This record gives sequence, C-alpha cells and structure tokens, in this order.
Amino acid sequence: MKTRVLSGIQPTGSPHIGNYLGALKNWAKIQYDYDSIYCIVDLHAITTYQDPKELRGKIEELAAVLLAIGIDPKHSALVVQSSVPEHAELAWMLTCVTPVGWLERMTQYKAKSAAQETIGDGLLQYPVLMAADILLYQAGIVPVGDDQTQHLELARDIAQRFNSLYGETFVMPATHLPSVGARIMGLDDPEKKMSKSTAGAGHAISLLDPPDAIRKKIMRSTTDSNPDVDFENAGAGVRNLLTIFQAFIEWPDEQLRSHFTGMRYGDLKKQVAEAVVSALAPIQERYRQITAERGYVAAVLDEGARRVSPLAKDTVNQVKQAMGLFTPPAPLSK
Ligand code: AQP
Repeated sequence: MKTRVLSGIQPTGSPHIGNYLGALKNWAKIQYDYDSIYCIVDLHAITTYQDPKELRGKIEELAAVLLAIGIDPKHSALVVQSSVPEHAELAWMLTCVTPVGWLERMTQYKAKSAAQETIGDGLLQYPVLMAADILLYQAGIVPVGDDQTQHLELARDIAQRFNSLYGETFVMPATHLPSVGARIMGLDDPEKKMSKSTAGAGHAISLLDPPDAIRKKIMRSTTDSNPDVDFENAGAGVRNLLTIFQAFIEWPDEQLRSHFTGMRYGDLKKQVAEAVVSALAPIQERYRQITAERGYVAAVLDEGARRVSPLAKDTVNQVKQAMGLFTPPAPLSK
C-alpha cells in the first residue's frame, strides 16, 4: 500500500506565492508518488471571523487555484474539510487527550490571539483540528511550509499520547518541507511571514495577480541601504527576493551566487519580477480555463469527499472502539 500524503490550506484569502513555494508546489510535485489527499480547510478558516458571503466564494476560488497549480483530481482527492464530518468528530476525541498547556505554547496561537479582541476557543483548538485532519487519513507525510512545523510536532505528540493511552491506532506523520522557499517573507516587511490575511497592497503576491501588479509589488519591495547584491551582507528583503527567484527557477546555490553577485537592486528586482510573472502565467491560464467550465470545480469537490469518506469513517470507528465509545453492532448475518 502506498504511503498517504495529506495537507491543507485555509480559504482565508487569495493564495500567495508563499503558500505556493512553501507547500502547494510540493503537493503537485509529489502527488503521484503517494496516495494523496489535499484539503481546503474551511473549519480552520472560521477560527477567525470570515464574512459568510465571501467565504463560500473563496472556497471555490481556492479549489480552482489548486487544480490550476496541477493537483490532478484523477489521482489526488481534493476535499473541502467541512464536507467530511469525521474531521470535526475526531478533533473532539483528540481534544480530550490534549493537555491545554500544549496548545497555549503554540506560537501561531500567541500571534493570532494577540490580534483579536475576544479570543475564540477555536483559535486555541486549531492544532488539534489539524492533527485530526492528518490522523483521520493515517497520513505518513505532510508537505507544509515552515510555519506549520510546530503544529506538526504537536500532531505527533497527540498521536503518541493517544496510542499510549488506548493502544496503537495512529500512523506517525512526518513533516515534508521544501529545500528552498519554506518561509517566504512579506515584500513590505521582510521580518514578517507573507500571509493571506495580512493587510497591505504591497505585502503579498497572489497567484492570480496580473503581471503589472506583480512587477509593481516587487519593484516597491523593501530592501536595504546597500547598493548591490552582496550575499554575505544582504538584508532580509534582498535574501527574500533571492529565495523567491531560486524557488521558482530552481537554480543551484552556486549559479544563483555567480549570477546575482554585484547586481544593482533595481536589476535584481526586474529579474525576480519576470521570473514570477512567467512562472505564474501558465497557472493563471489554467485557472481561466477551469473557471470557464461551469460545474467542474463543484463536481471535483463532490467526488473528493465521496472518495475519502470511507477512510474517515473507518478511522473514527477504530478510535471509538479504542476509547470504548458506543459503536453500532454489525448487522446480523442471515
Ligand atoms: N509565507 C509562507 N512561506 C512559505 N509557506 C507558507 N505557508 C503559508 N505561508 C507561507 C504554507 O502554506 C500552506 C497553507 O497555509 P494555510 O492557509 O493553512 O495557513 P497559514 O500557514 O496560516 O498561511 P497564511 O497565508 O498565513 O494564511 P492566514 O493569513 O489565513 O493565516 C501551509 O502549509 C503553510 O505552511
């Protein structure tokens, strides 16, 4: 049996090049080597307030983007998290074995809760729901960006604790990070991670941004006071631009160094912008084709849920039995 891959993305805004280089590019790249399930995690999105009218549209837009970046629905299951109720069911069972101190330590919880007037319980429980997403399908590999590594460690801790309390039930998931681009920083502030929900026109490049908007954002990105590229003394903004270029173009370190050393920042920015524009052009073209086909995205999501539902039911059943919860008796054979 092939190892299973599972990963998710929140429909909290337009997916950006950080999401793509940190995670989505790997999703498409490794999908055929594994039994792959990719989720649009809408239950995670509502841990912070989402406008209901906009959320539905964002889910469909995100599904079309995932198909456009190369997720192949004939091979990989593309699933909206809330359409498989076992995600939430398993999350509750795992909540009951998770010490609250583990959750309060999470850096993303600390950062996101600091920005809220009232902290919803869902924000604290977010990593337990993420553990449930992964453990529900007994995934062995989880391709994510660097910001999710702490949550992945927690998912392993939860699985271990469950297995030791109730007997071997869950596969231990491994984190899969890209070698370049695991953490893309904001163009306006290279000390902060590029994020869908961070405001500011110059912060992130959406995968659907038109070429001129991409050029404008990169030309205006924050660098430092050096005149040209010096790999030893480059500030965070220049390092970020070089990482973006390398992650898209896939040059080895030596080639990157010899090409850019001594280049003036204006020229560096022009070359990075053109690399991003040409990498996104085929994705944007596929996106236009996919969204022109009425009903296609909804049908893919329907089929995805139908395919994974028996796997999810099977795990929840095992967990219920392990915990001594009531499971309906098997029908009597005649
Ligand atoms: N800046 C980033 N660099 C590299 N990888 C990133 N990821 C997110 N930001 C970067 C990876 O993208 C995948 C999907 O992310 P998510 O939607 O599940 O949530 P997130 O990590 O919280 O991403 P955002 O963009 O910052 O969303 P919001 O603003 O809603 O919180 C993950 O694998 C993530 O690691």
